[in-house]
Amino acid sequence: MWYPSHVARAKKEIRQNLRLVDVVFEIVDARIPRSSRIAAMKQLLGQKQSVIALNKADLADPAVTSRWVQHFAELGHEATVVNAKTGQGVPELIARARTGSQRASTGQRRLRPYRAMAVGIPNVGKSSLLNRLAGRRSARTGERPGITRGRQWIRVAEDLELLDMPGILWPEHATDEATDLLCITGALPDETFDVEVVASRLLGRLGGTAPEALTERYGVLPGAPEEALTAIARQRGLLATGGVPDTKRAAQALLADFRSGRLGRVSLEEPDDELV
Ligand SMILES: Nc1nc2c(ncn2[C@@H]2O[C@H](COP(=O)(O)OP(=O)(O)O)[C@@H](O)[C@H]2O)c(=O)[nH]1
Ligand SMILES: [Mg+2]
Repeated sequence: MWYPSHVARAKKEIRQNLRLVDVVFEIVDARIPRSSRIAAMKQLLGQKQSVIALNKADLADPAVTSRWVQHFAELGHEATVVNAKTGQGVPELIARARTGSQRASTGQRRLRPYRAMAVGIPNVGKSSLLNRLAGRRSARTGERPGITRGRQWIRVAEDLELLDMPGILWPEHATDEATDLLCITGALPDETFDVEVVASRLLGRLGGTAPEALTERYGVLPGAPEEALTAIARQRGLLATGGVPDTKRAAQALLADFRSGRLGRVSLEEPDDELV
């Protein structure tokens, strides 16, 4: 878990770093773009130009992800689809960062490359994306006069540098619904919640929207989540002493299956008229 002092320090650091950059990569989870693009992020960013990277797109329903891109565009945000694991979408992300940076510095003559930083909640793929953006150009550009000691810039294109440390945004003040989704997708550590409760909620959601995701992997499951976990435990051979189905391990297995894409490409949030 995290501590208030920790969160405050992370925010302060992001605020300081924001002053040095022209554009921000807002990394969100394509399966939960609303819940992973938390309020703190919007507040911190203020008027700063940003490009929303819908990461882990390989795990999300592509049709829903396209609607999210459209939705963000309608709200005036640059948004693009990324798979930080394979690097898919990274050239597009760099191109969008350039557009955003140019918009931020209209009329000014460029004396240095544009600068960007990445921000996002834990486990959303910040480090993976940084590695992908850096690619073979991971040579750091080192210290420059006027830049606080310790910051390193990675040249990701001729005209674009990226801060080597992403900003970590902690999902404070999340709604109950968002908290569920953050638990399901792995943004919050499993030790901090009841995995059986969260797995049951995932079962409820999938049962309603993507029942085939469950039946293909586990066969037809009982409707009641607790019984469904028992059935999964039996089917996977997850038994406690005495041959009793181990519903906790079944819950962990279900979450692991979902997070790794073994239940298929599933989006847990759809865009609607509500502003995000
Ligand atoms: N399937 C998939 N997994 C990803 C993607 N990006 C990151 N991951 C995985 O998500 C986990 C967290 O990634 P990491 O870069 O450490 O996240 P960070 O905490 O934001 O720095 C790792 O297991 C990554 O391999 C992606 O686009 N698709
Ligand atoms: Mg990381």
